[in-house]
Amino acid sequence: MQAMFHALDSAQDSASLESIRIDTIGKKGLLTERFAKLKSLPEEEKKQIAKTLNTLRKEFEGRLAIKQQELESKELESTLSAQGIDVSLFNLRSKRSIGHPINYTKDKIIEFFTRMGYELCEGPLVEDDFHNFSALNLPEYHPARDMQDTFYFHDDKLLRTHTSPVQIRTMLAQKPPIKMICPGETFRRDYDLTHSPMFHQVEGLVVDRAGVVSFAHLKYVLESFLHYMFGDVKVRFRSSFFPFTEPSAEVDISCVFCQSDGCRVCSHTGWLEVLGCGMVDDNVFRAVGYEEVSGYAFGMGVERLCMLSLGIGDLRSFFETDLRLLEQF
Ligand code: 2NL
Repeated sequence: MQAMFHALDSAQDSASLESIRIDTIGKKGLLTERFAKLKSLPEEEKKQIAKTLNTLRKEFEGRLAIKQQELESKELESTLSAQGIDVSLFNLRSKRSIGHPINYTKDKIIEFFTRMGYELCEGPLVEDDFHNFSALNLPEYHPARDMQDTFYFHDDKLLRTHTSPVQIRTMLAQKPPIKMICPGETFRRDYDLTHSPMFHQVEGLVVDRAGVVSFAHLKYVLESFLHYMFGDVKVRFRSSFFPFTEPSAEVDISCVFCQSDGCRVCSHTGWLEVLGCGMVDDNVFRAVGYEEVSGYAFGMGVERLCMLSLGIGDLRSFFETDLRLLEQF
């Protein structure tokens, strides 16, 4: 029996400890067999030897439990240190990216305006003539309504050609004041080097009691936005026309590629057009039943802002699902 205690003490792993357990107190173990032999002994001797055997078994079991725990924690320790991850190791195969540049740009635009207190609104992609055209002061024979430019379904349904119907829906559902942006997908029947049939817009709208918001506020907000988006650029407002705003302006920044020296991207003008905006036309307010209010609105194309801010030259790369595009950012 002394040999068993010695083996127990010097066991190196839980597998050999287990075989010592079996050899000692297993079904055919040394101690088990000694217990079995008790039967044939005379009563007096049996009692005495049984007492000794029980003491031995208790001691064996006690020391076995301690040894088991000791070996288990030693083994756990060594598996953990073998599997340990060295977070400081440089992994040449790891790929990190900002995600899709369109989503990155859209989220960056949203971040600016929501921090300025604009509410984020969304609406349906399938619209009707009223919300997409009529309410926005686009007369019945306006060229934008042409079958050539708009995806029509049967029964007066169409794919929205801008995000403005979301703003019409918001104005119909809520009273002023309104301060909102609506990012999302828009659709036009246009497909060439610089046009995709699906593209993204972010539009903004602020409406309050007549006289509360002015073109000066619009100018301040958009100038701040463009500095946030493009850094230290010059910003200029150029008089323009949209059916839904009066007066209207297009907004340019100094060319980020040539610092206004003149290059192919800015067509040697030194300026890049990035936004459209204006004071909301009274006809739009009439269409949604608003009276005695004034407001401004603006709209921008996410693809264009993305290409200009990240220096992406080809619109088609956005839709090619090529990982090499994402890996660059
Ligand atoms: C552009 C120009 C613009 C608007 C969008 C708007 C919406 C309502 C009323 C009045 Cl509900 N205006 N939106 C106004 C001016 C310009 O977008 O270049 N977009 C890519």
